[in-house]
Amino acid sequence: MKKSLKRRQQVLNLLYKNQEEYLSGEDLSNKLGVSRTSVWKYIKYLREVGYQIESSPRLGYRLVSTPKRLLPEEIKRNLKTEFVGQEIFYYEEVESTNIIAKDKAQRGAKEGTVVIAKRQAGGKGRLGREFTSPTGGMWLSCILRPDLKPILATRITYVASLALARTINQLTSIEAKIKWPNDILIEDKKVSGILTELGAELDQVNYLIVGIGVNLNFPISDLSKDLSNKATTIMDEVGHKLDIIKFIQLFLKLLEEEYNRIDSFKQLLSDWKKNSYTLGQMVRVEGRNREFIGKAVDIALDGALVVEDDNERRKFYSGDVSLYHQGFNSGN
Ligand code: BT5
Repeated sequence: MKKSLKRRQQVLNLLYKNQEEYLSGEDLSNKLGVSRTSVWKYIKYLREVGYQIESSPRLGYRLVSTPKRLLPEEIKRNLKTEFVGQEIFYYEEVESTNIIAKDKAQRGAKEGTVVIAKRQAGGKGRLGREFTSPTGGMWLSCILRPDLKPILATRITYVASLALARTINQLTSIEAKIKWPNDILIEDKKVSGILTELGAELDQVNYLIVGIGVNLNFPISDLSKDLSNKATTIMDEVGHKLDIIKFIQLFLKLLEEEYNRIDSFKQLLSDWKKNSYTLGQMVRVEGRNREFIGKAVDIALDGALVVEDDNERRKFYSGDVSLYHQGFNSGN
């Protein structure tokens, strides 16, 4: 982290800790080992980005209120990770956080770097599909650089989906389930999608961009009519808004936790299976140029979904899955 960024964070942390009283410029400068002019510059910056800080010539500074925006400073305060989210880029509006993250990854951004936007004008789903991303959602991409063969890169989708299901399950009383390969559902409705993009040499992953979109703090009516039948939002399900900063902080922590055990994939998978929506169900899988109906029986160690009918077992590495009931094909 750049020194000035770190200092800004330290000033903010001290102001938070002493919210009941004033902190003198001298105290701040002594505690941080910087001049009073620098302290004043950090305060000025914090005010510019929306922190309301009272100042009194005799008493010093006091934090009165914090901005409502998703500032990196707010997320990093109390973020309990080693590297995921230690560098955060925040934008009011972008086309797609995955595009920005990819550009940063190609320019050598560190592992764990996170890109967040308040809204996306052209959020991306798989296969060129669109992902609607209005204000109130969590639209986030993380750069990872695992020591993996490209063929094993799909493991990241398991890492991210498990981290996200755990986040929702810890912070709310609703039950989030993972629909293979990349959706999170509440009941039968999609509340989140994950898009993993790969930058690789033939035999080594160079970077992975894992992009996660969560319908968090907005009503389903903010999405198109077409989507409102098969999607939902966490706000609608729990009946109120969640603290998005806490949501992101917990998600980044769990993402790092799951990522750290990517080499013990068997164990990770066993936890993933406990949260699975797909396993044990009759499904229709639409893969590249083929369709198959059968029972989803397992996830293989190579990350494939295993589906079986009366005649055979087939493995799928990508595709769209929907529940299949004779004569009826559900939207999800
Ligand atoms: C996905 O694709 O679900 C992956 C979505 C990844 C979005 C994140 S947001 C941060 C990062 N930056 C990006 O640009 N993307 C990532 P897929 O499985 O192909 O599903 C796409 C389909 O989901 C669409 O065709 C719609 O049917 C549906 N959909 C679109 N927007 C939705 C929403 N907000 N909630 C639920 N479903 C949605």
